[in-house]
Amino acid sequence: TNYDVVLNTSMQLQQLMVMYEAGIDHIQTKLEILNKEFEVKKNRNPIASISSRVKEPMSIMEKLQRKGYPVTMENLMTKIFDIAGVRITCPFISDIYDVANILLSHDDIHLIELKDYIKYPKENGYRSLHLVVDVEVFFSEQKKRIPVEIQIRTIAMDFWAALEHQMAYKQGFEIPAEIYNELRDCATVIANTDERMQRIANILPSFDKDASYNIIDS
Ligand code: 0O2
Repeated sequence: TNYDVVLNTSMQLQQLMVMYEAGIDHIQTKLEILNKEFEVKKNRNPIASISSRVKEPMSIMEKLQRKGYPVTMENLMTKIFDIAGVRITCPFISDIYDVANILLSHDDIHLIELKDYIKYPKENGYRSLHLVVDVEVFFSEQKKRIPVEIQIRTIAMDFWAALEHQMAYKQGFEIPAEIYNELRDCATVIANTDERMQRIANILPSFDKDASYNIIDS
């Protein structure tokens, strides 16, 4: 009956959400350990903030439809990689690559996809490093690999993204060209400031200069 289908689907969805939450917890714990370790070992912390969310079912459906996929459990699991999302902000650009490389050096984390919107900013000025990884999580009956999208950006990039998200991104309508350009110009100013801050940091003797500005996937 229809009732059984609805019940079954909602149970499947609930189980999936538990899986994605476990994926997030896994990454979040790793980050909290790093955070604490940096607090005591180094004179400064490359992680400024960590936040996470599981994408709302409505938002998942919308994304599937936007990408032209039928809304099915199978597509949800295989076509959408940001159901579990973790966002990390860092003081400096070099910290972004440092944190990413540390995470990727863990052998229960596998890189699925990398989008470097810092080296290659989006047309609208959006900057961030996106990693889609899968993490191994043990459940009662099996071990599963859960995809998690990790966005790593500077505090300054996050400031722009948060405001632009409210004003323009996903507003559901074309924003006027002058606003689009104005926002892109703000992103350029912010990016220049990030680079200036990085240069200042690089001259300070206490600052670690080993950053690679690249992803080394082992
Ligand atoms: P929300 O509301 O933040 O969850 P793909 O087709 O998969 O390659 P996709 O999924 O758009 O493309 O991946 P991409 O480009 O890596 O972006 C995924 C997420 O990055 C978005 O999630 C946003 O969180 C963020 N993002 C990407 N572009 C922009 C942008 O121009 N402005 C802002 N503010 N954020 C951006 P969602 O699910 O689209 O949105």
